[in-house]
Amino acid sequence: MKSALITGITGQDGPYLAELLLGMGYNVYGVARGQSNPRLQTLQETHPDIHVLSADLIDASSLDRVIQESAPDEVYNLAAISFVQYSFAHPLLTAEVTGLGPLRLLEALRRNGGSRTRFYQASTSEMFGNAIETPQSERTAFRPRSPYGCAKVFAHHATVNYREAYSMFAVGGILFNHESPRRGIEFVTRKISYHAAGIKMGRLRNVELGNIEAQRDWGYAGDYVRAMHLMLQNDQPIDYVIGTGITHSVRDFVEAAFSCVGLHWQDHVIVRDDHKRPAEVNLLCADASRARSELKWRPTVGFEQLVEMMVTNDLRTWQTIP
Ligand code: G4F
Repeated sequence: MKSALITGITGQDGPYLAELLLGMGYNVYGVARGQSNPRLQTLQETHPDIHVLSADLIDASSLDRVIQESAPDEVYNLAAISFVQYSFAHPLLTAEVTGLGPLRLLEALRRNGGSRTRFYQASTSEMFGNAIETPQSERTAFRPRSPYGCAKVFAHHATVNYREAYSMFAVGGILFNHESPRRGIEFVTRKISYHAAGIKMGRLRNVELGNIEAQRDWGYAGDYVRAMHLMLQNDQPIDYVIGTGITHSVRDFVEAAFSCVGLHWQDHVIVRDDHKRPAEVNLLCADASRARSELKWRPTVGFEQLVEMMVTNDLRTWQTIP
């Protein structure tokens, strides 16, 4: 039986990936940080099959421990400070966790005889930043626009470097935005679906947003974890861009979400300049043709279906809130 170690198990992608791997017969270890994480308690109730281990990407000795304990065939590094806005307020912490953290994990693998372990780094379209071309592929230069993007570029290059220097099977999956009902409320898609549902149910009146002209290539997280797994089953360690190739603005998302609940978004959305970022990534759109042809990966959920899935879920969420 293969075993996999997933860091960031309490995030959006961790449980989707764990479910996929458990369904394939893997022994799954999930790494969580901290002592009283409410999402961890929920995870342990809903996914008792996941062996939860405690470690922190800023604590190298804790990484040694989890690698020794799990002896993984595959490591998926999904842990990070992943909220771009937060990274502007905490640039050094972001560099420590999101940038140096993956390097500590790669070193821990080397130190603990895990150089035959296959390693997946959650790289991101944020690395393209102020992109020099559209759509963006594996050949597009990185021009990050946030402390988060800068940290991810470092981690991506470290992953490539360990592959080249130590012949490790280490890959960076350059995933474009991927969403789901499990998305954190701080990210714009879930913020919109949660508020649209709350407004429909008479529980909220408005939603305050920042730059609604920003454009993103949004896909469904459940599709994207399949790509992570496929990358580690490949014959060679190769980095892939993963996205739908279709771009929408935040305004489009707002319009679709409010129309799902039969409301006019203009009556409820307040655009605030102080919600805008110091530097913005204006347009992301994936050219995932390499993944399509070599991994045979394809997204199964389109934009409208994704919006509807999230709004429908949040209508249920509000029913559980007293
Ligand atoms: O949902 P967001 O916060 O996601 P962002 O910044 O694109 O980053 C996400 O995707 C990346 C992949 O490219 C990941 F690496 C990263 O970890 C994260 O998952 O914001 C999307 C867009 C931005 O342009 C932002 O300025 O929405 C705009 N926006 C407008 N109003 C807002 C808001 N974003 C948030 N979070 N909240 C707002 O009120």
